[in-house]
Amino acid sequence: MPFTIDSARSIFPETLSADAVPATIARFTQLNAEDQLALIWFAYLEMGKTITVAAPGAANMQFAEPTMDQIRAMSFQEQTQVMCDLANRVDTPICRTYGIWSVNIKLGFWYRLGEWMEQGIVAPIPEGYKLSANASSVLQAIRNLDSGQQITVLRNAVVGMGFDPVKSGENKVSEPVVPPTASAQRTQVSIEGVDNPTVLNYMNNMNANDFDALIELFTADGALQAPFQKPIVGKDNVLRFFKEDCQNLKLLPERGVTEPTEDGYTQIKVTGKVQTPWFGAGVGMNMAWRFLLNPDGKIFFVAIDLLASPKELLNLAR
Ligand code: 45D
Repeated sequence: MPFTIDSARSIFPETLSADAVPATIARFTQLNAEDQLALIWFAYLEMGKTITVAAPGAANMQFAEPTMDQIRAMSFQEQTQVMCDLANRVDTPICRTYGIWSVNIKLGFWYRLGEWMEQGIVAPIPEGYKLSANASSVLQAIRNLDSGQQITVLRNAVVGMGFDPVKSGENKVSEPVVPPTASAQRTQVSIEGVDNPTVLNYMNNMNANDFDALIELFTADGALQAPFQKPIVGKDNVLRFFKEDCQNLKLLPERGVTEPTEDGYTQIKVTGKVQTPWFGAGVGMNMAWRFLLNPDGKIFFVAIDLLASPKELLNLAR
């Protein structure tokens, strides 16, 4: 076999991803818990002026409900402690519960807490709270990002909180899987410069939440690399990831390039936008997909990158 997962990761090496995102997250996690909470609060308020976040559905929140009720019943001081524990990743029962939730449940949890903070049900950020100099500079760094990068920073900040589920050894909890879109309602993408059926089916199946069909496009040992993550390897793991984290995404590929490579493999780079159900058409993230297909046209590897700038949408160099 000419490729390993590791060597596949560097196809289309010219692709510039948004390194400002992990850099900002790294600075954010160095801040103390109070600063982290206040900073996200300010960032979230500012973003809310230009883009709207969709409320999470009740079905998606059912697993968070008992914890939310528990927090609602606490004193302000206890609530503040819970939020600081989450930011500090302390080993507490609530931090363990939070740790096993899927990304969308974690986001929904904070969405509700944010609402409750506004309504005075949960302890607010103290009036006149002054960010440390470091925190102010991280907030400024967030302001300088494009909106797709900003929401990724917020998402990654939220995902990193709580107690590591690997350390607690418990199983993950996800929102229910929605049924795939009926065939008559499905949309078909078209991509300038790419007519490869595997790539088109990848986009169309993802847009239809048809993860069982989607996973059949992969080789048994195939891998998917999400933005700023290590590759997820093997069909079972990739399928689990699709069901946990990829529902109701909207992939809007625009253009791409196809090129034969070693031993009958094909490399294809596609660029375009991705919308998340949280922000809908309000935020189009500039993305690239870098596919490596085996001689049977199955996906051996695909990397999804958040791009450094809109200019990168036109960069199809190998
Ligand atoms: O701490 O092809 C308060 C893959 C203050 C799959 C707060 C993909 C205190 C394959 C405000 C209350 C998935 C890789 C906090 C494609 C406090 C594939 C609350 C890509 C935390 C294309 C904060 C998909 C809140 C992508 C409520 C790139 C923050 C998906 C809420 C990207 C933030 C999705 C939200 C993103 C962020 C979603 C809702 C970036 C959502 C971000």
